[in-house]
Amino acid sequence: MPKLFYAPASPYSCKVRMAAAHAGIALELVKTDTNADPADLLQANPLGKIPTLLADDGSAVHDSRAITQYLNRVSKNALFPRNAEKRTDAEKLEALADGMCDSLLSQVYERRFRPEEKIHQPWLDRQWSKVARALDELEAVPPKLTGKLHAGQIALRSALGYMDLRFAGKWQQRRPKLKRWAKKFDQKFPDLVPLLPA
Ligand SMILES: N[C@@H](CCC(=O)N[C@@H](CS)C(=O)NCC(=O)O)C(=O)O
Repeated sequence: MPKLFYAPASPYSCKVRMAAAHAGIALELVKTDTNADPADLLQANPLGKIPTLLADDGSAVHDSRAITQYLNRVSKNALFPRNAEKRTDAEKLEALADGMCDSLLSQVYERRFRPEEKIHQPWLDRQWSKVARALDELEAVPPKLTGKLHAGQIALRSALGYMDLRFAGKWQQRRPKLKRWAKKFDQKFPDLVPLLPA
């Protein structure tokens, strides 16, 4: 069974776990503290980041977008549409959701790892403005939740779950359509809800 180095709060790990569950691929979960630089993680991924997957043949797959592509191949296309245009849309949505997570994480790390007097508020504001623009674009035209679920939608649900965890109440303000979208996702895919960032 493939092994996944992960953390419960990590939005990229959450995306990969949800994608694997949806594709029916069982994973052996290895809870990982990246700050401790564990040797088995560094051996699999010199960047020391999670999620990192160890396939059955021992080969490592990272980062999370390479992992969703890998899971899609293993599951014979359970995670991305076959139609080229729709597939690009799904990949773009995954990239947008992950990009929001990159900006969110840089804010969390700025606060977590810098001495308080060195925290640079304009940097935090700039990173949040990227997230806000992406959220506004999604609010204007929320992705459809009809048809087959794909990794782009899973990535978005995971990113919103991460915001609930670390930026509670912030993303929902003035975004009723996106709020309804998340609720509908949870109603349609209740088995994935327990995997949201925690
Ligand atoms: N682009 C990467 C980002 C992964 C990432 O930044 N993961 C965070 C946890 S959510 C991490 O490993 N941080 C530890 C570090 O950067 O040292 C992906 O999509 O997998």
